[in-house]
Amino acid sequence: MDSLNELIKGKIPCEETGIQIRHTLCAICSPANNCGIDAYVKDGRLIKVEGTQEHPKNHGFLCTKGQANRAFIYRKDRILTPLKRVGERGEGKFQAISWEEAYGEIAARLNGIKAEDGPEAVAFFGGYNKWYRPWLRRFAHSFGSMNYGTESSTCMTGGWIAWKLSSGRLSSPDMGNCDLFLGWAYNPYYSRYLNVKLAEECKGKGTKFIIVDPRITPAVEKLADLHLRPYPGTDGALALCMANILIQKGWIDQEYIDTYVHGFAEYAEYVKNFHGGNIEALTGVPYVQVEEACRMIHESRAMAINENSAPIPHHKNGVQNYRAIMALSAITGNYDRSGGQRPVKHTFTHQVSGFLTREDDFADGTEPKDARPAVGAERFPLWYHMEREMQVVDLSRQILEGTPYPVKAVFAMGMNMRMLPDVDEWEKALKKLDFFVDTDLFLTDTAKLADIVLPACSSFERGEFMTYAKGYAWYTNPVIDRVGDSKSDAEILKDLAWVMNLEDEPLKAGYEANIRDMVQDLDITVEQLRESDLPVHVPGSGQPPMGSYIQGGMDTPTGKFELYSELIAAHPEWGLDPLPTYCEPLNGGDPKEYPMILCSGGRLPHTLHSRLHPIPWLRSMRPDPMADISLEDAREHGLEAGQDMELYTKNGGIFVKANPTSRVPKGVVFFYHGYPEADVNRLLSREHVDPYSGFPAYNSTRCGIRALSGSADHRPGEKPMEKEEG
Ligand SMILES: Nc1nc2c(c(=O)[nH]1)N[C@H]1C(S)=C(S)[C@@H](COP(=O)(O)OP(=O)(O)OC[C@H]3O[C@@H](n4cnc5c(=O)[nH]c(N)nc54)[C@H](O)[C@@H]3O)O[C@H]1N2
Ligand SMILES: Nc1nc2c(c(=O)[nH]1)N[C@H]1C(S)=C(S)[C@@H](COP(=O)(O)OP(=O)(O)OC[C@H]3O[C@@H](n4cnc5c(=O)[nH]c(N)nc54)[C@H](O)[C@@H]3O)O[C@H]1N2
Ligand SMILES: [Mo]
Repeated sequence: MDSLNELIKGKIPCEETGIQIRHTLCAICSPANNCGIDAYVKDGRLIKVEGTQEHPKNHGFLCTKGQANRAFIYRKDRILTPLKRVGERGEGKFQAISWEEAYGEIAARLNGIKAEDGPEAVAFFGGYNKWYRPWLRRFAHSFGSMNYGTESSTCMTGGWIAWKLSSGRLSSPDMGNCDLFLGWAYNPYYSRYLNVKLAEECKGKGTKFIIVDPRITPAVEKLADLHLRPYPGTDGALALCMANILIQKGWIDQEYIDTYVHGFAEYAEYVKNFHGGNIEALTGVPYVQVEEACRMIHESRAMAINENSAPIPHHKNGVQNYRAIMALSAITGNYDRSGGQRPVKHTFTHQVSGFLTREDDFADGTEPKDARPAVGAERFPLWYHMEREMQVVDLSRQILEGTPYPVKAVFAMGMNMRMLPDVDEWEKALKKLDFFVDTDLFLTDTAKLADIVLPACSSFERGEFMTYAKGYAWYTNPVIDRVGDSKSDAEILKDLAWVMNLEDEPLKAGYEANIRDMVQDLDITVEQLRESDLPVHVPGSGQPPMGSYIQGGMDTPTGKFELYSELIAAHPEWGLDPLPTYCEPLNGGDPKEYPMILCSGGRLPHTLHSRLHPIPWLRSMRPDPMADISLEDAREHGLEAGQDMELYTKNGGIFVKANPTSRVPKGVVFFYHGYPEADVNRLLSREHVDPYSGFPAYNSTRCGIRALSGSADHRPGEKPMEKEEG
């Protein structure tokens, strides 16, 4: 008996203990990083996790976030049953109801609003977990609404718009074959730890690294041969200046440009505006360092550039800056060349897998013909032209103002209003809705505003299809008992399609049948996938040979890499520039009152947006909401480490702790998002956005800081500054 207890205590998997190891995936972070997990399970409960050795993505590694899966899945605020609001919105008073009752109410209310105000009066929102997106998009369309939108209104898509304008296709760096890596806004140590191994291998075999980042990060310390430190959002000016130098010195690939590039003459003329006389004033980077970077580019055989989803797009000039950076790949002949930028196609949940599923056919199969354009289509016409979905950043405004038409209900899956700019306005907007449904694992502040809350299950409790780079596909099985009465999002959408009687047989057929349709072109079946409890290699997968895309003609109006976008030129009514022109990033507000720059991007290694803040042992690594400020700024404001301070913008203020550090430049405040008690997105404006993409300028807003006395009425989060009118 004693020895059995020892075995159980040691979590030893064997017959006596009844502990089994089952394989599943971690879905805490983005699908590209859904690592394989060895789940130790006893009596249907998860008791321990480890990284799966045999998994082609993580090969046994698991980060701090993945290690926290048990604490995440059994978080105390897990929702156990469907809930119906009985108190005021936001009060958090709910009564448990049955699934049947919840579905009945949702169907009646959504159909009622559709009958009265039209289907577009209902918006469908999906949060960061991407796995149910094709189903939610199709559901919205089958309901008759173009108002489907996701967290990708603030993530990744800005960069993709830049790529689609330039070359008609997305791209990724061929890091393994380059001898110069231009790590523009690159710190995989925090945001993409699985990329670190390759980066360090490259470093070991002599690849040179330029890191472009305002901060001193682990990537700077471990990899950089040259570190350029522009102020946030000034990257476009820096890239254009580099182009000017490269062109003037003749360090470009003229033959490549003549054959594959469109608009070079206009671009070459424009970049002359960025030079030794102004670049340090514009960006903070000394001209000699820009010259040094250009020399390294000239001396390299092949240069690959980092692609990033957040730091470059999160500015009001994000798409243009992205285009300016990637133009360097074209003028040096590195686009679609070995060791440069590889054009790629994405498949299921946006992965570069080397095979194509029919995901898009499914997601877009029922797009309504004469529906009204989605929310944001007027303000962000390029976004709508390319994405054909709502730009979520404009949704709170449209709910509150009712223009161009009213939105009365939101059906959300995993919505977190705290991730979007101007959270106070979001709260008002969600409170104003006639009907609001949210599904989530946890009773979040956003869920507390809903009329009906549905309990979603985690990746350990459901089975799902997943694709990975290098030709892998996987169909997982549930590995633990479901927590409470939760269901998977895909099941919820299928059930609702029946209850609401949508005329969409495939949607009613359900997840597995839909996956069967999506993989029909592949040399593999759902049965084969389900037989394996690890990812399976899909026969025949792989990338087309380098050079084939440029030679075959690109998917742009001219068939070339467009430095001058003919799509934008053909739409003067959009008011956008065909060239990757630069504008300074900061928003209004008197610089005397708001003398500093707030950069609320960047990642912490042990958190993922809001999801892990409530987990004590992860929170313990950085317990307080802390603003990173330079030592000089700390001195000037009389701030010591850990002292209470106010961080404020034109929109309001939050109380945080000072974290003086030599890692950040003077004049810039870095602050991480997702803390409910000090929510930085309350300080940001939904008007301060990129007109090309609609992306919020999370990373460049004028701000100020002041020390607080530290007395009891000045605790973080308690007494924020009153919001200014107008
Ligand atoms: N200031 C600032 N704001 C930012 C950013 C920034 O850098 N700075 N980054 C932006 C970026 S890049 C992104 S991607 C967004 C992230 O924005 P969100 O996607 O909104 O991020 P989360 O806080 O993780 O919220 C997702 C919610 O989904 C729930 N959830 C998780 N898994 C599931 C599931 O399977 N089903 C359901 N129904 N719910 C689930 C979680 O519990 C959580 O409540 O934030 C953006 N906001
Ligand atoms: N641990 C952890 N990992 C994550 C996430 C998380 O929340 N936590 N979120 C995931 C998500 S949704 C996303 S979108 C990605 C984001 O990941 P990436 O797109 O790779 O970007 P980050 O790692 O956020 O930022 C990289 C660097 O950019 C710098 N930077 C910020 N602003 C600027 C700027 O204007 N110019 C330049 N040149 N550099 C700048 C920051 O200082 C930071 O060191 O991370 C993903 N991975
Ligand atoms: Mo993101």
